[in-house]
Amino acid sequence: MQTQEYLAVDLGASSGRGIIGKYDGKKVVLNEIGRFGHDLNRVNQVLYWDILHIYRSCKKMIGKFYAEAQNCAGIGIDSWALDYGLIDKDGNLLGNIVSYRNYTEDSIKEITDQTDAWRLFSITGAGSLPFNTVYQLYGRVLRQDRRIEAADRILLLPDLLMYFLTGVKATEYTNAATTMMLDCKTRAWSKEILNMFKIPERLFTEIVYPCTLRGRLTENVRQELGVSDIPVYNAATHDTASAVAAIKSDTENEMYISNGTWALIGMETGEAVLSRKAFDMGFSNEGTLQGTYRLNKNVMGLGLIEQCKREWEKDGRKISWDDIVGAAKEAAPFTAFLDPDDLEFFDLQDIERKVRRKLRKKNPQISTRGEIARCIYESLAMKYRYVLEQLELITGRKIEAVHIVGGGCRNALLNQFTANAVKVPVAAGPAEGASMANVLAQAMAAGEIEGMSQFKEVIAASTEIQVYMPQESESWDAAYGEFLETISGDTASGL
Ligand code: LFR
Repeated sequence: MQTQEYLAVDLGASSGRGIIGKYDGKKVVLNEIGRFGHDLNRVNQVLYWDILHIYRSCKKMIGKFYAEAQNCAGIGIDSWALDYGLIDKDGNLLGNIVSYRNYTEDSIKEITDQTDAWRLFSITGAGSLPFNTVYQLYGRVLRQDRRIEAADRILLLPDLLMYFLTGVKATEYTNAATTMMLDCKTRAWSKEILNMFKIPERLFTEIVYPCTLRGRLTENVRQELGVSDIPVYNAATHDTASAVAAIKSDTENEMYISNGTWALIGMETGEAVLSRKAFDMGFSNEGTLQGTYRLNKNVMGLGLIEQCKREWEKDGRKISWDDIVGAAKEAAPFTAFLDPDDLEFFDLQDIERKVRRKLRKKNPQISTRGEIARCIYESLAMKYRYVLEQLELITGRKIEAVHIVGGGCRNALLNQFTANAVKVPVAAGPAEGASMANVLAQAMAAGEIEGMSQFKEVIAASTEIQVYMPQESESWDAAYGEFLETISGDTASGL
């Protein structure tokens, strides 16, 4: 077949990337054509995403794609979940997009005190993350926010961007499943939940699935960018769903970790797991690219060290990841642990001070950046073990392997720590999992990939995997007890 080129736009919490995937029928080769930064903007205590800047940057990527590719076969977008824009009757955006990071303990308590989280879980399979879309919306209903009255439609972030590009209003399934408003049995918006929270039903659009056509660039967009009639496809628009789809799984007894600002940890289960155990342990059932479910837990991941790095660079001196990881390697092991999901860390502002304070409580000697980095990496690896044990309890399966995808899988030290902590082999790669699956979902929609087994064959042919075997199991086992003592019930991964 002729090589097809697809543009994956992958949006992360602090930057977005445009990646061209060249697919020749057997393999996909990724090439980053552009990257742009974006940042939260706090206005009167409300945190907003800069959606117009994000949209403009997406358009630039499309222009570049058109200029560089021989054969522009499609465009797909994936991003973080939960956040949304409201559209009025004339199709215009109503205000800026508020970030899920806006949540404060007080504001959410007011809402969750009034809700039956177990009932919500039983309907949607979604765990009660304090910043779920449903809680964000209910907060607005309670405040009698006029924008809810004025709104005609709600669109999740990638859906909103695709609407700007194509004029089509729809909601892609994997992101819809994170909102805590989608019935996990019928895959339709839950009327019971919308009534419960007085959220108007008219806001919700049709659910569409990954690997299908969304629409084509509008005449206006084409003219503005000087590009041709390129199709826009539905990738798994939730970045985590895309990242997990990029794992070539050999066994059903494998746990995944999508390692980035968050660590998203779980297993493919097919159907939603609606047990009391899964609920009590703070798990969520999230959507997969195939239209099924995976059992997932949010752990506050590398965001902690990423934010420390940002703060360390405030004086204008750049520090490389190699320096940070190198210093962590030199530091002594197991000097102190923290719970990565400590609620205090959810607002990433001033993180170094918060982390130091927690660590000093356990070990007043801690002083260097290398020690801090080591404590964070070791605590993350221990938390992964903790989640693994929870997954085994919930599913009754024995986990035989762990697979790490996402940018964080480039960190060999953390991969090794993870293998040591979980005591099973850890496979790492691809780092660009979300973009790879985004591209292949487009190829599938275009009829160039016939089904999931071919999809996984292409992933396998296109990915280099590094395997880490457990080491020093005894000392990690001994330290795990100490880590368990550090963990409190008060975590951000569940109320
Ligand atoms: C990761 C992610 C997580 C989601 C969090 C907030 O980028 O999409 O899966 O829980 O961001 O949307």
